[in-house]
Amino acid sequence: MSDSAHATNGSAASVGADSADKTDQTEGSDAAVGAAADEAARGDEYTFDDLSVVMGTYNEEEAIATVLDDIDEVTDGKAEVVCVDGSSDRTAEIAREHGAQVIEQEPQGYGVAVREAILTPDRPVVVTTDCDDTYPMEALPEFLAEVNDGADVVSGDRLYHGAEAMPAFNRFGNHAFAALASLLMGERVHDTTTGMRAYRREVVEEIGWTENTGLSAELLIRPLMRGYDVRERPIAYAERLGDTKLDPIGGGAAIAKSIVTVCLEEQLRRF
Ligand SMILES: Nc1nc2c(ncn2[C@@H]2O[C@H](COP(=O)(O)OP(=O)(O)OP(=O)(O)O)[C@@H](O)[C@H]2O)c(=O)[nH]1
Ligand SMILES: [Mg+2]
Repeated sequence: MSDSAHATNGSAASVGADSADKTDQTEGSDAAVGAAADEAARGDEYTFDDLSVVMGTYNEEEAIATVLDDIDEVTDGKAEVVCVDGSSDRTAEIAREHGAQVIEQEPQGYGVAVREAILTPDRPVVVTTDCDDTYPMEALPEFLAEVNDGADVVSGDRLYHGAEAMPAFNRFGNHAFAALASLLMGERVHDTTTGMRAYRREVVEEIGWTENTGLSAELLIRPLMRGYDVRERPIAYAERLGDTKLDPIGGGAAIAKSIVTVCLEEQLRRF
């Protein structure tokens, strides 16, 4: 099938959906999953053989086996896994035992690791996740179906279902980040800092990424403001295994700064 990016101007509308629309979209997604399976059977749509699941890993030995087993089970062992690892524990060893490609890198923050991770694969669809068992790998079929339906970016919205497993301070902060980004972009988004998204490879290759702690927000904002087909889809969010690597205060300030910087840069780019 064609590898070309599907940049469309009207596409951002799907991000600005209200709750009622989102419910419809979720129901529609089930149909999309079924349709994608039919298309895949005909050989003209992406399958799990076209999928790379990538992540930064930093001392995640408590979670990594579960995360990689889940990916394996959901994709029938077909998705490629890339871990950019800065660990001093057994994370890298466990990742290799599970067949993942491990790229060793000094720990320099979330965005430095994830930028390397998204640019490494040459498969056409790249999905990011955290290596902490918070994100539902069961959503991979739906994310792939959305790409097959024309999405350039599919963004997992943790806040739609309430994200009860998220610390209250983080939840408040994530709502605030989404409100800030929505205001600055002029498009309603609901979860700017989610770690689980699917991207057509062209999207990650065609845009220059500049942020570190704020990379997750940047990965949503720049494609959206450039007219790519960006869709938010509700996902479940579970309690973390192992210790957080995020400093809520310092990290939160860095994310807010990234949102403002990236939104202004993209607004200026339009002129
Ligand atoms: N290689 C590498 N990975 C990192 C680094 N910092 C964070 N990570 C990984 O990036 C992912 C996100 O970090 P988390 O600690 O989960 O941050 P978070 O999701 O904002 O915080 P939680 O809500 O506690 O999960 C995890 O898989 C980390 O192991 C780093 O400096 N280097
Ligand atoms: Mg996490």
